[in-house]
Amino acid sequence: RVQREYANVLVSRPSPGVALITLNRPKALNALNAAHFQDISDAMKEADEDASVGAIILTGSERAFAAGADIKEMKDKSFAEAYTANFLADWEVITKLKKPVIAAVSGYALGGGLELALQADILLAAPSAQLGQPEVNLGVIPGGGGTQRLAHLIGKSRAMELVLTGRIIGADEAERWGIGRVVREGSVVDEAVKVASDIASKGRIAVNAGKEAGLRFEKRLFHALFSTKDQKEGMAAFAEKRRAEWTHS
Ligand code: CO8
Repeated sequence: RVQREYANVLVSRPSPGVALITLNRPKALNALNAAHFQDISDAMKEADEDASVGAIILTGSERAFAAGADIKEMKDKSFAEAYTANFLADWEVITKLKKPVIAAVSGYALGGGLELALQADILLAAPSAQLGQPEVNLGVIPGGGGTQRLAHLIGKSRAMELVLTGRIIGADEAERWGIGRVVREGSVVDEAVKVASDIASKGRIAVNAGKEAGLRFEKRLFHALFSTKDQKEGMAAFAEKRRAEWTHS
């Protein structure tokens, strides 16, 4: 399989079953302009469709995961242009993927950058991480799901504090509030590769179902998994004290 090349992201396979997508627009602190976002979206979909991939990592640079949507690109848009073209309508790309996504965040994750990270299933942060929704300082509000996802994760009061003041919080405060886990020893990307490898070693059907389960469907999906060979193998292996041989069927 030939790996596509992208102008604004780097794609690699640091470990079997793991796709690593690195945002690579360093001069703009990985600000998300249309071309950058298209590359992220295409690279994520490519990894999602690749049968050899079991988990996807999204990361940025040491200095910035992503400093938000590209302010210079959008500053002159009119309401009519934004509304008619449905600006940011493709934004929820990660939430439509089947494979689990881990965001490995170092440095700034601001505005749309934080919203991108919040769409991941698992968020790991380096101690250098700086998270916030500073849109209010630009005369706008979060547009990529930030108000809702933050409220869900950390509660309404803390979410409103971030959204209404634009205050940027550090990794420790973010962890205390329930936004992911801080990786204090070693590199956050190395830790993400370990977690992703672990996930990639499991039966894919159960991993996908675990990711998809909203509470409403959880029990029914649980029941449905009893029709898979992986369930029979996984439970038999436990009873026989051996490692499961997943066939992903
Ligand atoms: N857009 C465009 N360019 C940016 C952005 C950005 N969001 N952030 C940084 N840059 C550029 C700077 O303009 C600068 O470029 P240049 O060298 O050409 O002047 C370069 O990156 C380096 O940045 P700084 O010199 O400012 O670096 P500092 O270390 O002094 O400051 C900060 C770093 C604090 C991160 C600062 O750059 C900053 O405040 N950036 C803007 C943060 C922000 O407001 N983000 C929210 C944007 S709005 C948004 O995300 C709406 C989301 C909508 C939904 C999601 C859609 C994708």
